[in-house]
Amino acid sequence: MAPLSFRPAVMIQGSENPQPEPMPRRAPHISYRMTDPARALDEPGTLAVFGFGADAPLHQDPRWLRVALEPFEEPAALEVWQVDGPVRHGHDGPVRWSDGDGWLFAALELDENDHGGPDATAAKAYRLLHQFVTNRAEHHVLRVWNYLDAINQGEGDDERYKRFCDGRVAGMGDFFIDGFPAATAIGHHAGAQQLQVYLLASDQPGTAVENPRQTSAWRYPRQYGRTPPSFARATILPAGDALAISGTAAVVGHASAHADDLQQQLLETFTNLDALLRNAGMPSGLDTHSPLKAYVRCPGDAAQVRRFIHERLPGVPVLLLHGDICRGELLVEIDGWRYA
Ligand code: 3EB
Repeated sequence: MAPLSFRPAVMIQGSENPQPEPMPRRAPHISYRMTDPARALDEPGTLAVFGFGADAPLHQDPRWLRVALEPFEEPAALEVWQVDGPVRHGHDGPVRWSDGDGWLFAALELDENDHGGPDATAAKAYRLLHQFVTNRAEHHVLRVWNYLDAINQGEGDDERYKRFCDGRVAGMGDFFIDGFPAATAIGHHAGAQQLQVYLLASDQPGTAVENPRQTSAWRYPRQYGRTPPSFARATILPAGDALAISGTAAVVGHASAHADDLQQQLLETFTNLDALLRNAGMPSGLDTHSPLKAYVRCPGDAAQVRRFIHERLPGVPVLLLHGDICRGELLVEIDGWRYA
């Protein structure tokens, strides 16, 4: 079930009713900012705003999402997504959405207690998102984030992350017929069995990118669970002006490297990121417009992760969050954006 990547049909010369290829959409601008939700939501072109942790404010606007991961910085920045042009927003059942300039944000939060476990809840979430996205012009899902409770709890195939992977595939149907999106799946500690899923989609397709150092996740062998994880290592956005980078950790081939060694895992993770950028045709390294997130399993490791990233990538915006990586031996995972 390797996903295929389809390009849009090109204009046929001389045809009576030529369909010009649509103008590629400029990538959303994504930044971390010290502001408050109301102010960020009031700015023109704001597609979504994220706060992090239990101290982040609540807000009724469907473009606001309080992510259930605690930041290591206080006060924590907000993450702001902005597009060119006017933005509309609304609710569709449990799905909160916004759109503008050919981009779509959609988010939902489901309580596992209403659906029966991480597998049934993931299936429900992906069915709902599929139903919502499928009838829209912006039906090319480029990037998905998943945050669930107690991700490493349970043994063997019953580990909650593996059950989440089972449910994600059961719910997605033909959602990603033109290729898996880039993704992140991280465990939270919010103390409630909430599954949060949010996505970025577009009215034009992106291009999935794999990492030559890593087995594609959907080809992971059976030892990692009944259902291999369904995500691409990265997605090039339609205009080729940004790369959405999936959660990247010290996985080489399909194996975890340097179990329980933070420094070596950080080095391996950055080697993976370099290889991914190269394979995407992006200039190597990250720059001060390319925001990253580092998910850190042990709060006592946060200072070392911060130091490592600041030394290696001076000036690159990084948000450090307390989150569990989907394999118990992995201590840190990094995702983010690279603008061309
Ligand atoms: C890995 O390389 C680490 O299940 O959506 C990274 C990114 C990981 C996304 C997902 C899992 C996911 O396998 C784990």
